[in-house]
Amino acid sequence: MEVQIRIAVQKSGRLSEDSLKLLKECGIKFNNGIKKLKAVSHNFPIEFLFLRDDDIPGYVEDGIADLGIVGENVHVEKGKSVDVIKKLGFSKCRLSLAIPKNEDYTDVNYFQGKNIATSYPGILGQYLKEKGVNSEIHEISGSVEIAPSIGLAEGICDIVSSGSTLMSNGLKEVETIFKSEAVLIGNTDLSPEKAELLNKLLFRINAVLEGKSNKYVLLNAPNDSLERIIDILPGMRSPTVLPLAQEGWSSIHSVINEDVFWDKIEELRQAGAEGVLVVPIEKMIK
Ligand code: PRT
Ligand code: ZN
Repeated sequence: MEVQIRIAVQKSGRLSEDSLKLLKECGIKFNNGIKKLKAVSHNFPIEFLFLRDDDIPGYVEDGIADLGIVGENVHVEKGKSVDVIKKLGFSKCRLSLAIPKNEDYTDVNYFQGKNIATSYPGILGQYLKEKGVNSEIHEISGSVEIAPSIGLAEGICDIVSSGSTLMSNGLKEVETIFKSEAVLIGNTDLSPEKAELLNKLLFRINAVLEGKSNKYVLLNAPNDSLERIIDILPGMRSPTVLPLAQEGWSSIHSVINEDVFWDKIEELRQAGAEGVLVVPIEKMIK
């Protein structure tokens, strides 16, 4: 039988949609009913297991799944021995300490001798140890944000994204202890055949992620400002320059990374660029 690689993704939750979307953008086709535990692709030798995110690192460590997509927070908390293959850029969040909003806070020593409720005793324990703070960690599995108001703990350590859950529970964020995003993890002992499939998959994931973090830019400029504009624009190798029908003008095409996008646009306009078009890139292969 043809070798297949097996990937575990979250069955239903904050990671599910973006995990499946990424794999679809890699050209992998499959049908996933939400009640199903498994699915197989019909155009790539890959099988999907739909699981609770907490179970994914263990399944990957044991080799029941070859690969998995989880939040770094879950990966680090579980402490399983797996490879982190690639950061995937979605489900970004942070693990933070929070206290009732009317409390005065100076620094992390605030937590000395206090009770902290969390679902992340491992990451929190390590953090407090590094800071030399002795606290009582109270592990609970959900609704951590209500712990202070019911008198279960004086502070909490929980996942924050917009901060609105903390705010609506009368809490304020005082320390960020860990930053997280979705990661692709893998079994540390893949067969050569599976490693080859992983490489194939990774090539596609890289092309999709590179595409997302870059924009294709087209702009017009008078020929006498071409040199300055080309200096600003790196492009994949170097920018494309095409003459416009109007004499003395050119159209310049290039690729700009999202991180520097607005600064570059500003510089380009100052250098005489006009009629700037920005187009998303579906895939980018360097
Ligand atoms: O059922 P299963 O066990 O699979 O799912 P789960 O309930 O354990 O996890 P899920 O789906 O809630 O989250 C999966 C992963 O998404 C987490 O492990 C994080 O890596 C990531 N993620 C990103 C988040 C959030 N953003 C997030 N906002 N996980 C949880 N939250 C929760 C947080 O716990 C808090 O209750 O959202 C609330 C805070 O959100 P804000 O926007 O109000 O700050
Ligand atoms: Zn979970």
